[in-house]
Amino acid sequence: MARLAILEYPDKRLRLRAEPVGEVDSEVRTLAADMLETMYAAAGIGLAATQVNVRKRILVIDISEARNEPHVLINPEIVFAEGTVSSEEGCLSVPDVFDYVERAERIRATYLDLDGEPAELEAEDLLAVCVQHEIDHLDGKLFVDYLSELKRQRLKKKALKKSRRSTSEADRPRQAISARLI
Ligand code: GNR
Ligand code: NI
Repeated sequence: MARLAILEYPDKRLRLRAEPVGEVDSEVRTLAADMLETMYAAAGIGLAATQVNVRKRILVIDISEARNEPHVLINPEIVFAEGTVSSEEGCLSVPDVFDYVERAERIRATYLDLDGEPAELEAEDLLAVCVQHEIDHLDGKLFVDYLSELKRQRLKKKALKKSRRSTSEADRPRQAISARLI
């Protein structure tokens, strides 16, 4: 297993669209395991392949307190959505920014599991929000895109300042952060 470096806003690679996985092979399974390790080390509840600079439609999620309920979704698609919920979001690729985003309250997603078998996930509230947040990553979208232009400009300026301040740091894998992002 390996811990992967997480790209940070405003890195343009976060804007690339991920390609569907053709075959769920050992390379895909290794990537999923590395993504889970990376997500747990960073104390996140989800991670999309885009965030670790891989253009494949793979995401991992674990919203459990005990951190022992991993989900791996390959080629996920939302096939049903209802209701609206507004909740505070954070993102490992946009450190230190938290704000409210409106999402569907309940969803059903189809995907391939680690054996390449078709599977379905019904989710509501935090799990539903997380699936939507991660699928957005696979489409090159970030939660800050839903914020006002003013807020986005402000945090982009801050992020650029930070990356100029520590270019050498930005090239190293991010250290585990202690605070959970929820
Ligand atoms: O750790 C994370 N917490 C979170 C909280 C509310 C809504 C979405 C998320 S996902 C985020 C991890 C991450 O950046 N995944 O892409
Ligand atoms: Ni994110």
